[in-house]
Amino acid sequence: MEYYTSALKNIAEKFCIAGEVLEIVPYGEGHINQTLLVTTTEKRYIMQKMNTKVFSDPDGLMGNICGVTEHLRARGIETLYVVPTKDGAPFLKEADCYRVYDFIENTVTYQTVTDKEVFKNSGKAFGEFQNYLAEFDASKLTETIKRFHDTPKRFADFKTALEADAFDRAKECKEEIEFILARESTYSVVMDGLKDGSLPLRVTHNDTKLNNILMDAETGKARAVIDLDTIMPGSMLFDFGDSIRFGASTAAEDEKDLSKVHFDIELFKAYAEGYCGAVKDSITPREAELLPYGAYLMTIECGMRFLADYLSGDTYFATKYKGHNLVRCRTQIRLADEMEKNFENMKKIIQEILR
Ligand code: ADP
Ligand code: GN1
Ligand code: MG
Repeated sequence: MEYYTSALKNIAEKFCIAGEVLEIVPYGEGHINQTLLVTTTEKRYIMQKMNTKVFSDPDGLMGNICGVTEHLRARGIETLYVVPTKDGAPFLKEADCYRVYDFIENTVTYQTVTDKEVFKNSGKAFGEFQNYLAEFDASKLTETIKRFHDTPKRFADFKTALEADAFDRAKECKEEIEFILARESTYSVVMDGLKDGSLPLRVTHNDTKLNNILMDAETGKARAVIDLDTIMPGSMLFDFGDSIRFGASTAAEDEKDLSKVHFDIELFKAYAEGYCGAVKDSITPREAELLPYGAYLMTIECGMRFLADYLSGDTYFATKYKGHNLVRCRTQIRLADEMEKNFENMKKIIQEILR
């Protein structure tokens, strides 16, 4: 496939890339930025059109990424390498904003878990990433999206979208709406804990789904945590929870056939073993107690975000067809529902791992 416009080639050539551009094609399954694979006569790069509607402060955001990647590299950790523009800037700021990373070769990203060990390895890597961020000076970070995992705020946004029902779509998703409305009283636990100090505020990744980590194609071990756009102060429960929401499912996030979508307790256990093994020296008893709840909360929060976007005409997440966000919402609700039924098992697993 050759997807190549001279406009994109001109953009790529404004960066310090080696060789002549041969091909530029869309790449990956991210929902936010427009990701392109650039192949030159010398090597490969990832070029992204940054989503400045979602991230309104691209300077602050790239400052975070440069700071965090330098911090990691200084400790010998493999991480994204930001290719500067020929003017020496970390990104190109014109009508649109673009950035370029070295393509990290011999790695794969997964959209579903195909191997329990690989998922466990990703848990270990996200846990270790949490440890490296603990040494990073949080005052140097810009908050790239305010109140990103403030679930009560997400719920309020959902209700606003529902009341407006601007595309007359609420009638197609009555059950999903009911599910989300009925659980309002459960949404504030983590935010309350952060406010009253019973949960520590940490520097977190905040978007720890499995396709935001590059796994070694041969060994199945983690190579690099990527998608660093949302590194901000937050709770460890967000990072643990978001990985479980995406990875401890028997199907893809956008599986249409709900009979294939189940919360897999064995995958939960595998990830928890990897993650808890890495953070065992820093996790507090209250965080440990809330890990199952964190998984549940991130799942239902993501479900309400997908549904709010569907009701608002699909302006936030990239979609491939009408109803894509509704399909995604349905998988999240299925998972949250099954997690509710598995809560005691989840708690027991965490207690055993951290004993
Ligand atoms: P989004 O914010 O839209 O999710 P990501 O930064 O996560 O965008 O990138 C989308 C996908 O592109 C990733 O899931 C991964 O498959 C791939 N990718 C991104 N950066 C790199 C890189 N430096 N090397 C290899 N693959 C990458
Ligand atoms: C988005 O950027 P990406 O595709 O890795 C979103 C996450 C959601 C996720 C759902 C900045 O992640 O919060 O959990 O989609 N990122 C942003 O798949 O909103
Ligand atoms: Mg991503």
